[in-house]
Amino acid sequence: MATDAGDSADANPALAADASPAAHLIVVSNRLPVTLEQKGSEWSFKLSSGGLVSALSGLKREMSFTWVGWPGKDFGADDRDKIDRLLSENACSAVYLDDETAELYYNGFANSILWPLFHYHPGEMMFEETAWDAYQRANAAFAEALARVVKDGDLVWIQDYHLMLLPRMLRALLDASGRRGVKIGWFLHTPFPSSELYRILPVRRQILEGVLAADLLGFHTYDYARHFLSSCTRILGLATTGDAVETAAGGGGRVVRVGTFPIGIDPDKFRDALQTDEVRTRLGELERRFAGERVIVGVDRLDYIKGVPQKLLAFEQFLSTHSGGERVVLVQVAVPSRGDVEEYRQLITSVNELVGRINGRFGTIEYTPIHFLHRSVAFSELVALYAVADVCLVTSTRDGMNLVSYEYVASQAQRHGVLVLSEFAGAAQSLDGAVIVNSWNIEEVAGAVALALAMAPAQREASFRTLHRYVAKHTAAYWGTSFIAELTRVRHAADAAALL
Ligand code: ADQ
Repeated sequence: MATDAGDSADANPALAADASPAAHLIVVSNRLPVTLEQKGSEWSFKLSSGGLVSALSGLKREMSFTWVGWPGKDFGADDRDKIDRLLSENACSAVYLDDETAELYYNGFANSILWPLFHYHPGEMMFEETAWDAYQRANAAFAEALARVVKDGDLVWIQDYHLMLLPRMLRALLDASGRRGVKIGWFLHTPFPSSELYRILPVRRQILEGVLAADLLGFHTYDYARHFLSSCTRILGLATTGDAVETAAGGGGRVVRVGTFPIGIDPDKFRDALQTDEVRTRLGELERRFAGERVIVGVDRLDYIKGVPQKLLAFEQFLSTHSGGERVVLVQVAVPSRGDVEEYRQLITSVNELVGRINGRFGTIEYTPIHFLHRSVAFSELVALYAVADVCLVTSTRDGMNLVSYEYVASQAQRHGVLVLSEFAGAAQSLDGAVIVNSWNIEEVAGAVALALAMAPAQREASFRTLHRYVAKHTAAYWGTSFIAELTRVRHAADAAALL
């Protein structure tokens, strides 16, 4: 499925600028958005969940693209042909990695080094040379796979912290084979930390130099972009302006543009789901189940950055000092995540203990304060849960954006529930109308929950309207088309030397 970035120009003014009608878009992410399953000799796949998948699936409704990524495991040569055919029918293309490289690159480097560092958890960071070697090998495998399919004039949009060496490796292969006019974009879905923290990374130079071979670098918030720019200055000694880096110290280098592109969701998907019989029936059941109780909802991947223990402690504090005799329940959906990394296993244990302690302390035969679902739930169930809740509580200790907050707003047209949102989620910088909290301050969060539950209907409605206006406009498609329009617009880095 070839992509014509110009296709969506009518639908979204962000693209109306000067998108080249011939440009073919290739989106690259660590994982393809699918889980492949074998039944007999036949292969099928189902769509996986997660913030990046949700956002890019929203973008896919607006513009077509080829999606390149790792299919989740190494398949034998016999299966690869079938899988490749199945994927290509769905505009996807696989980069195969041997299982050992994949494990070390993904869990060993991306999730055990870059992820904790970028989320201000340097204590969890375990730097190992073997993992770094695997990260380089995996990025090189992506570069080789892409170099086989990228054509003159294509747009290549690389996603996230797994692929920070890829812009440089791909650029080298394209240059060596004489490919012209290929523009490379890179977007980071996590925070970029303060340079004071980033400089801890043993391979800090290589990682920065890796992404600086792109033409456009995107971040969710202005703060993350600013941290990136100051890391380029402090670590590489490069000149920067508010929105660009010159890649050679002392002038004469290429100019790489740096921009802020806050991601969003596909709100229509939630609005439409709320009209279906399935969701309405389920919503009715939940309303009856929770009659006489107020409902707080939490939906998180069970990751230490999501601040689930902080949320449970704040709820405990709320129950002991703020509930005012009202029956309040917390429905916490915690999607299992990265269970093969030690820190995540410890997190599950401590969350289970907290849930048990709080339910033991405040529960009665008739009342269970915390409903803890340690699993993924179907989309219809998720929407019904969002819709039934009086409050959504997001207590991330760091979070690139946090799409759950957007999804809650998109599901609240009837109830006008209140969003209590950590100031450490990127979303806090966009979502005016939320009650913003310091998620580390247990008493403050408990107080904010009480405030949210007691908020007068007129104030709830006014806050909801402000939130909803933003969520309805800044969609996933808007994010994607804005980035692609900008990538189309920036001068090719090689032609843009000495602009600073
Ligand atoms: P995530 O860390 O995955 O994303 P988030 O942005 O909240 O976090 O997105 C989670 C997504 O998973 C949501 O779309 C949610 O609906 C979905 N989801 C959660 N639980 C589910 C369940 N039980 N069943 C089905 N779907 C479920 C990363 C960054 C974020 C950033 C996004 C996008 O960590 O900060 O916002 O990428 O850039």
